[in-house]
Amino acid sequence: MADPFYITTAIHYPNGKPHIGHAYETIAADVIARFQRASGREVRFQTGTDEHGLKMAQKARDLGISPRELCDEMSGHFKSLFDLLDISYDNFIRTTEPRHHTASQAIWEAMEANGDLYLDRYEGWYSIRDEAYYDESELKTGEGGEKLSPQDTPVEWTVEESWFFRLSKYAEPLLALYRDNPEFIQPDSRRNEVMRFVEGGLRDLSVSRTSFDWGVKVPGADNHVMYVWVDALTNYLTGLGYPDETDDFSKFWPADLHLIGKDIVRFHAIYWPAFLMSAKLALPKQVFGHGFLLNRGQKESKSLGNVTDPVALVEQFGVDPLRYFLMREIAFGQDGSYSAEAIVTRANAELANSFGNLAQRTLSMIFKNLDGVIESGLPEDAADTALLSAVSDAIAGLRDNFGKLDFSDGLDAWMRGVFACNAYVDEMAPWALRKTDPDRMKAVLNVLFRCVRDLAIAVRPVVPGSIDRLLDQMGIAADARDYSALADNDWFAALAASDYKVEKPVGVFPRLELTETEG
Ligand code: ME8
Repeated sequence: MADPFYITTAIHYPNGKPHIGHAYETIAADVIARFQRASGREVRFQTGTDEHGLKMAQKARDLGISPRELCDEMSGHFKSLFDLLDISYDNFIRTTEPRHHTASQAIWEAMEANGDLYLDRYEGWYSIRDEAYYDESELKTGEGGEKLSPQDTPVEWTVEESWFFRLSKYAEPLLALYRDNPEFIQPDSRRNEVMRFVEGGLRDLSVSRTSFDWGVKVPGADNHVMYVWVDALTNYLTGLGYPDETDDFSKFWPADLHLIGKDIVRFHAIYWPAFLMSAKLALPKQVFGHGFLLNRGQKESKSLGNVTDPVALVEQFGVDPLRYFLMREIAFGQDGSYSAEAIVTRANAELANSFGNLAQRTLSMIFKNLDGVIESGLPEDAADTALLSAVSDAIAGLRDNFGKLDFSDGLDAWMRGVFACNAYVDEMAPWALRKTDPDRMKAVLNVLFRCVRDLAIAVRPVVPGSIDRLLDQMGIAADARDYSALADNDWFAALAASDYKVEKPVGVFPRLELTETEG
C-alpha cells in the first residue's frame, strides 16, 4: 500500500440531534477518505462526539437528565445518521470513553513536563455556546446592549482558579509554522485570518475549570476538569492509541487532514499545534476550514423554524443524490446554500438524466440488441478513440481536482466525460445502426460499456451505493473498483472472455420529484 492517510472530522457536540452541517462535514470527509482509498492509500478515518463541557452539562440539566444519559442518547443519533449517509469511518470516538481520559491526561502531563502549565486565576469572558474564552476587544454589543461573542453568542463574566497554558510563548513558533507551511491552514482566506490574529499577540490560555465537574480530571488537581477544548482536540490522538506507542500511532500520526468548519479554525490552527509543540508531538499536515451550509441562504435556527433534519432529507431524496448535490453545488471552502428544489434539479439533471440515462441506455441496448454479450477487440474508429480519450481526460480532471479538495470542479470535469458519451450516443445512433450496420452498432455499444464503467469507478467515492449497484450489474468484481482498475488494460477482454452477460438493467439514479409543499 502507498502512504497511509489519516483524516478526521471535528467531533460533534451531542447536545441535540445532528443537523445538516454535521452531515455536510462528514460526507465531505467520507468522500475524501474513499477517494484516497481508491487511489491506493491506507486510510484511517475518524469521527465522533465531543461529550464534555458546560454546554453538555447545562443541556442535560435543562432536560432533567444526567450528562451521561444525554451523551448516550444523542451520540446514538450521530452514529445512525452516519450509517444512513454511508460514512465509511474506521473509528467513532466518544470523549467520555476511558481511553480518551487516559490520552488527555497524558498530553496534559507532557505539556506540564515542558513547563507550560501554571496555576492562576481566570477573570474574563466565556461563551458557553462556543465553549470559548474571548478578549474584551473581540466582543460585540447586541441590540439590547448585551455583550456578544464574535459568533453572536452570549458571553458571561467568569472568575475562577484555573490552570493556564503558556500560549503566549508559542506565537512566534506558530507564525513560523504558517509561513513555512502555507498548506497548514487552508483555504488561504482562513490562513490570513489566523495569521493576523496571531500577529496581534497571544495571551496565555485558561485550560481548566473548577465550577463544574463534567470533564476530564486534571492530573494531580482533582478539583479541576480540563477546559473542554483541551480534551476535545486530543481525540485525534486517542483514536491511534496514544499515549501508547502503537503501530497505528507510528503509521498514522501526524494526521494528513483535520477537516473542520470555519468557526473552529482558531482552535485547530492555534491552540492545537501549540499543545502539540509543547507535548513534543508532530504537527498535523493540514487543517481545512470548510464553509457553512445555509438553508435557502439563511442560517438554520430554532427561532426561524427552518431546521432541517438530515435524516428526513435522506428519506425524501435518497442518500446519493444528497451526497452528490453537496459536493457538486458548493465550492468547497465557501459557504453554500441548499434547498429541496436545488437538490432535485441537480440530481435529476446530472445523475438521473445524464449519467443514469447513459448507463441505462447502454446496458439495455446491449441486453436487447446483443443478447447481453459484450465483445472485446472490435475495430475502433476515430470517433471511438476520441471518446475514450475525452473520458480519460474527464477522469484525470476529477482526480486532479479531488486531490486538491476541489470537488465541484472535479465533478464538473467528470460531467464533461458524461456529456461526451451522450453526444457520441446521439451522433452514432446505435438504434439506427442496428439495421444498417450491426457490426458498427456492436462496436459502439462496447465502447460505451467501457466508458460507463470508467466514469462509474471515477465517481464512486461520491455516490458509492448507487455505483456499486451499477457495477454489480456490469459484472465488475468488488475488488476491481478502485482507481488502479482504471489502469488495467486487460479488464475488458477478461470480462468478455468470461460467461458474464448483461441482464435487463435496473436504473440506479431514479428521477426525483418535488412534493407540493417544497415548490
Ligand atoms: O464545534 N454548516 O462541534 P459542533 C457546515 N465539538 N458546518 C457546520 C455547520 C453548518 N451550518 N454548523 C456546524 C464543535 N458545522 C466542537 C468541535 S473538534 C476537536 C471539536 C460544523 O457540533 C462545525 O464547524 O458545534 C464543526 O466543524 C462541526 O460541524 C461540529 O460542530
